[in-house]
Amino acid sequence: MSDPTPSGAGITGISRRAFIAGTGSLLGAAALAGRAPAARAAVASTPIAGGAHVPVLVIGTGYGGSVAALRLAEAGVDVHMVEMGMAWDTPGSDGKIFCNTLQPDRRSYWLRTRTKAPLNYFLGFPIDRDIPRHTGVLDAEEFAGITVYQGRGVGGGSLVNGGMAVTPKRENFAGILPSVDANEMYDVYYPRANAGLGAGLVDPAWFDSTACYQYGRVGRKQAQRSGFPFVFVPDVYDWDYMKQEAAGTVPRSALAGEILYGNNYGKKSLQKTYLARAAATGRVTVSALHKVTSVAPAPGGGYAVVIDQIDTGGNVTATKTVTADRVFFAAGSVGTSKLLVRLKATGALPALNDEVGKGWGDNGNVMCGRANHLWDPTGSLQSSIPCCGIDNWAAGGAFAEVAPLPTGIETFASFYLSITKNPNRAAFSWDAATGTVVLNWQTAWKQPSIAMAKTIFDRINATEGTIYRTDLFGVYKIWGDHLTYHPLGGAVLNKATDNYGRLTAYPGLYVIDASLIPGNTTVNPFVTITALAERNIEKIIATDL
Ligand code: FAE
Repeated sequence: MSDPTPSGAGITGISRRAFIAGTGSLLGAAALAGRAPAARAAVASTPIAGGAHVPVLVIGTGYGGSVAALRLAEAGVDVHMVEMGMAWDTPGSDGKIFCNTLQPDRRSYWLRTRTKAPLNYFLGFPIDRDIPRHTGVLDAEEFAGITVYQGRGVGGGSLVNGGMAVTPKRENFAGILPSVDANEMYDVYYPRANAGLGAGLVDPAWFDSTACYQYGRVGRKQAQRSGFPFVFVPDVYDWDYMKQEAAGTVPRSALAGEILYGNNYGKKSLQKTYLARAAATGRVTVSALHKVTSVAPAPGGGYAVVIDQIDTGGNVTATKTVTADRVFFAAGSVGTSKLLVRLKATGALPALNDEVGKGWGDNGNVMCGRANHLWDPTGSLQSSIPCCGIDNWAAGGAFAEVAPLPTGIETFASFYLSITKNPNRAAFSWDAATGTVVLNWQTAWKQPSIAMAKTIFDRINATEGTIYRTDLFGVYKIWGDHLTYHPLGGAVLNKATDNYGRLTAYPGLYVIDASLIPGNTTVNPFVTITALAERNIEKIIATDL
């Protein structure tokens, strides 16, 4: 059994803070491992100089930004990427780059003095703890009605996510991106994205036999007994590495509960895939701990980009202005939307159209746990990497990831992150009084998601004679309805931009991230974000450069 807490203390709500999430992990300290699961060449971290001029500046280093940087560099263009988070290339005093989910330290959260775990209670006790304020890897960004979790650092969300690499069913695509040719996506760009990301399925025979997926087998058995389609789901984790973890021949990562605050070994984050290939071109550099605050037309042509350099306490240590011929907004759904809304409202980019900030959704995320009978244990050793789900989208509007709960002890709990067809959409707007961008999502807007998730779990509970867990999100609270891992929209394709992400009022400005997608992808989103970025950058390179 994996016991990632050195103390081996029991789960009291204090010493074993868990958890998890359904999706999460990240980047690799492959060099630290006995065996590196995937070679990685780091993008040269070269802080940009004030006054510099670059042909292309990419804001953000997540999926959209990494695809843009690689393809532009391959086309012979020099690219500079600006990332507000850290480079995550240096081990801490424990020899690891990332801290464990069960032992959050300053590396865990973005500029917080207390953790904000998505699953914030256990056995009815709150599990959050104080931490030093630091530019940690996971941001729990709070808006009035929702907390939006995002990755911070070179690699963006790939640093903290679960790596579930899911291509939506083709019959659902027209509802996801109606202005995009599905044939092109399924023939060319989804395959290209999946290959670039290194997505692969768990070996079904190993799944059937390994202790670390007992929770998945319980999830399968119960789904099938209630008549729901059970599906294996690809992930970007190195499955061979995970087998070696189970065999005890390499350092543990998925099997040590690493997930939300980074993954030290087996996960193929962007640093090991797109960004490694971008680095190999020799044309891509990155400024970590640099945050873009403004983009405006430059007097001599191109764009003036204002950037704050910050230290690991979040303090601004320098403000730089650089110019770029072209700028790609790849700061994620929230980051890009906030920037564009503010730049339009404050006069830096006043001609952005009125669709900017609109069409934002939470991908219908809602979480819940079920309490199993004593004869259905889910295992004390759980791989933190999810590999399967329950597909009730067509009948009930919900796709549920069978998620891990890697606490290190037997909990008899089944845990799920559901993606639902929630129709609600929110908008970002500028609040002049506070000088901030606000989001008008309301917690009550999760009710359709709960109803859709219940189409699965009420039936499973009825079949199994079981009940919901009420101790994971508060006291007697069943639903994790306060958060999303999957922010989407805010600069929707073919509305805020043209059909390829161009901000047409400003030639040379592009959006290339999750903000292009109007609120829902029916499954986990990063394969679609990557595939859309592949499609758009191909067109932009062919026609604009
Ligand atoms: P993203 O990856 O968020 O990258 C944006 C980058 O821009 C970040 O690194 C920011 O720090 C940076 N940035 C923001 N503002 C600025 C600024 N002003 N200046 C400079 N830099 C800036 O964007 N999706 C899946 O498909 N499967 C999963 O298993 C999964 N699990 C998840 C688990 C967790 C805990 C979380 C938080 C997310 C998960 N996701 C998952 C969602 C996925 O990671 C997310 O959709 C993508 O990362 C979004 O990609 P983007 O390129 O849009």
